[in-house]
Amino acid sequence: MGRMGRHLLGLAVAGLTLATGGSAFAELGQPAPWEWTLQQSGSPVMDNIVWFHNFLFVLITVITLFVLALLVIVVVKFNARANPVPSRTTHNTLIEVVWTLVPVLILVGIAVPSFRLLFLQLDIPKADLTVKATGKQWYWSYAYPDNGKFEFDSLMAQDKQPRLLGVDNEMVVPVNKVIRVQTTGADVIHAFALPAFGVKIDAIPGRLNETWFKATKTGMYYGQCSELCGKDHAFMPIAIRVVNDQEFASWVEAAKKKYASGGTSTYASAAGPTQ
Ligand SMILES: [Cu+2]
Repeated sequence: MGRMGRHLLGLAVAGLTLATGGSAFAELGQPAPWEWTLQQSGSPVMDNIVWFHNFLFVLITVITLFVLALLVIVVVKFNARANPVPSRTTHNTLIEVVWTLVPVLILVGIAVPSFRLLFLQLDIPKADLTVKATGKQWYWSYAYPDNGKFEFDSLMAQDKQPRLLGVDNEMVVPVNKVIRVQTTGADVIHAFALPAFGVKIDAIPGRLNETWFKATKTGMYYGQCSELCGKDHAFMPIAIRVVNDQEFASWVEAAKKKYASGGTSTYASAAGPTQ
């Protein structure tokens, strides 16, 4: 085998390793090496986002090819050599109506599913559970007001996989339940983003933002702070563990004890002097 052949074989092996390694990594709810598509969806909102993305992709591809075809026709058919005496046409009512109406119809066709998606994201359904996520420099705190009012910090863990996404204490939620997420910032603006659930919302000091998700499969899901918030912005991941109802109930019991003395900042002011 020549040098070239060895190189090609090496490349093929590397490609295969990447492909298989990539698929092994392509777990639900986290980025994969060499990823060029959206992350696998884990919620109804993300299903809708994926559909809308694919719909627009087909639409813009067709439009681009159509415009390219028109340009090629013009270049070939109407260049000075092929068409020495140009037409003096300035108006054509039919064509003008068509090129006004067709784009309008296309835009309406985009606007309808776009607004449907927007309302799906912003009309928060009746929540089964509320979790408050507070962005801090540079970690997240999660409070569970419905489950015994405990709160805990979630910091990136150096020794955990996936690298830069693993945390010490994950946010835990039950599967197939509507989770209302309230976000705020304790110091500067952060953003709570979880691609697999189609969630991205700012966490702003002095303000309470709301969003929701319903995880349809159990497992680990990862996201990151998505508003540049200081030097460790890249090191405050969001890790959500989706479990069944039983596991969630027992986690709540354990968490209540574990975080009993934890952060009181969220509840101190709400409870007031009666606490
Ligand atoms: Cu940040």
